[in-house]
Amino acid sequence: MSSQKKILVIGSNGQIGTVLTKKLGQKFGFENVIGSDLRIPDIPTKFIFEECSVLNKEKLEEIINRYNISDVYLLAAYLSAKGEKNIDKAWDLNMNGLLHILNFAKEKKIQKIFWPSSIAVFGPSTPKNDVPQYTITEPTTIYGVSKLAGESLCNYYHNKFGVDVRSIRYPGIIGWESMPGGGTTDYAVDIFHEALKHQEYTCFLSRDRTLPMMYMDDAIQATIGIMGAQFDKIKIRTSYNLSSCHFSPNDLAEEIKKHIPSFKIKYKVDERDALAQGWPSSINDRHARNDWGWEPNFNLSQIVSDIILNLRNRYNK
Ligand code: AKB
Repeated sequence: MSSQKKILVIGSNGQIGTVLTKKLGQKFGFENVIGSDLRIPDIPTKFIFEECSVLNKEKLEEIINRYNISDVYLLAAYLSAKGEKNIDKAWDLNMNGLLHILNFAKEKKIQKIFWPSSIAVFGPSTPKNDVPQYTITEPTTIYGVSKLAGESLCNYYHNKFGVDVRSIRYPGIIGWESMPGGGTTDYAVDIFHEALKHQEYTCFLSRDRTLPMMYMDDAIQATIGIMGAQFDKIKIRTSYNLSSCHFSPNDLAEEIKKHIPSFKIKYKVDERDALAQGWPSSINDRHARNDWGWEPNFNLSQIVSDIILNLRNRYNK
């Protein structure tokens, strides 16, 4: 195998995949980044694109062999809200997709895997604030159940077969470059577009539903950071807690009003609020900080300023 990294991002059209492929291309060269997704991207990509489902093991193997893939970022997943409406499909995609990639690593077809877990592994019996790395995990969504099982599967493949799989528990991720789909924290992206277009947003979570959240730039920095860390620095092979800030819809709306004074938020709570109710408000991530040097850069006011600046530029074009 050549020493040049060849990277496959599975789910390259998704909320995180869209931004991650760009950053990986800038860092390692677009000719070394292959994106794959079920859908062909709407606009031509700088990276190489392959249409493929993570459930299509034969095609995946063919792509891995053809490009001599070393690192895989497996982002394809059914998120919390969509998963509740498609339990079998969510389990199938979230678990069998991971199993395929872990088996490729076990068979030495690839060297390193990034697979994200989520704060959805926690549930109502988990402490609400400053949740430690090792705590009660009794999830209440099929997404959370699959992420928790996936964490154990990663740990098992690492211990039994030496597979170099690395994972972080993403909080809600917000940014301006891409749209989320099927999550409970999606409101925190939608709100910016509605604030700029209509100065009004109707929120499906309740006013004070505080959740752990993170800016896309920090999430990407963590993702590339954990993959770049030395092998022996990664001491947790289930998944690392990761934190930057936490806020409620009301906190976010107040911050947006500093930039758009006429902005108004209304509440029409739906079933997604009950999913969020089971999740923690804040996370303790000292293991990620100590083991591989994680440190976030953006707080709530910096996130809001940056998103509004970038979206204003986009909408004014
Ligand atoms: C979701 O809302 O389902 C995701 C998550 C917290 O993992 N954003």
